[in-house]
Amino acid sequence: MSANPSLELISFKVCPFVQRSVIALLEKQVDFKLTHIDLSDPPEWFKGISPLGKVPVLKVGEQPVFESAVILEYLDEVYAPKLHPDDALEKATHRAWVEFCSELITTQFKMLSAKDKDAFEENRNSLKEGLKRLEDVLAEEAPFFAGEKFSLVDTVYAPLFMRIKIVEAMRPLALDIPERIQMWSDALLARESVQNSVVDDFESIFMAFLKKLDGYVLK
Ligand SMILES: N[C@@H](CCC(=O)N[C@@H](CS)C(=O)NCC(=O)O)C(=O)O
Repeated sequence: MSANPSLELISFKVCPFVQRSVIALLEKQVDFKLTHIDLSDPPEWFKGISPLGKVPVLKVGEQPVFESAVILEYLDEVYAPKLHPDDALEKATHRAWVEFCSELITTQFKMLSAKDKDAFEENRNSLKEGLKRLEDVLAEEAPFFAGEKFSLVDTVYAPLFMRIKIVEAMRPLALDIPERIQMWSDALLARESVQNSVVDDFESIFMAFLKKLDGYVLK
């Protein structure tokens, strides 16, 4: 049997969509190379492999795979342990909640980059509503989305929760996070793959990124 091709993940250090891919790779204990780029001044070669101009891109050998949800699916098909459920309907449900998370991440970014109080509050409220909605679909038995077993859905919510925690340490966001969501967040942020999914100085890099955004959140 031929060996799997080498993997290189093209990254931007504060990107939550990159981070979900890193968590999946670490959970699967797959060797990969991480290449950080500066999105404000992307290298010429990046334009050639990223049709949407976005990270992450996973280079599988010479073949670039873009879009984080697609990258997760690819990794899950090729590398054990399986992080998606086997059952088709359960899997579809998990995929749907991955999409939901991508919306929440966009809302979180809009909240953090909002220039005035109204825009900040509008996005804060929509993030708050989203987290409340999420509580209804969480497994009764914690710690993870589907219960005892860590799944692909968990890889996508961890970056969202990590950013909430960092910002809340500096400024309360009044998100009224439901208790079960908070327990899920705590379990995810304590997990080794999640802790190792960002660079060592992530918090200060993320704060510097926020300062550059110059949003209402820091006022
Ligand atoms: N749908 C994409 C979203 C990725 C994304 O928005 N990446 C951001 C960084 S976090 C990016 O590359 N932005 C560059 C740009 O939009 O020009 C995915 O899931 O991979």
